[in-house]
Amino acid sequence: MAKLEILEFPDPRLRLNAQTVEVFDAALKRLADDMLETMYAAPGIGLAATQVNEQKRLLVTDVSEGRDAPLVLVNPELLETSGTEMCQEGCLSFPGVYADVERKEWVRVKAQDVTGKSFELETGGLLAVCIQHEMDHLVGKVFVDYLSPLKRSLLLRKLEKQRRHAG
Ligand code: GNR
Ligand code: NI
Repeated sequence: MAKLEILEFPDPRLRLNAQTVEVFDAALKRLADDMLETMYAAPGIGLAATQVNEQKRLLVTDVSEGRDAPLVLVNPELLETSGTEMCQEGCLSFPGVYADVERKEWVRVKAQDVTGKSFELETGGLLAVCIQHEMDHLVGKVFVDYLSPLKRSLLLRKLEKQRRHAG
């Protein structure tokens, strides 16, 4: 396994649209494993292939307390949603900044596993939020896109400030 580099805003590659995965081979399995390792090390609760410069419809997540329930979704599709809720979100591509985003409360998702087998998942809470956040990455969308221009510019200034202090 290997830890991958996570692209950070405003890297233009975060805006690319991922392609449907058609080949379920050892390289795909390895990418999923590397993404899980990268997510756990960050640490984060989700990671989209877009964030590691792979334009594939693939995301990984683990919202469990024990960090022992990895989930890999290939070619995810939202089949049904209900309700809305506000959630404070962060993103590994925007280190150190957080903002409230409105998401669907409950989702039914269809996806394939790393071997190509189809499955469905119904979930709410943090996992539902995380899946929506990751699926946005796969179409080049990031959480700050939901903010008003004022909130977004405040958040991006904060991001710059954090970077100056970190660097
Ligand atoms: O680690 C992460 N935490 C998080 C918290 C609230 C809502 C979404 C997320 S996803 C984020 C990891 C990440 O950037 N995934 O793309
Ligand atoms: Ni993110």
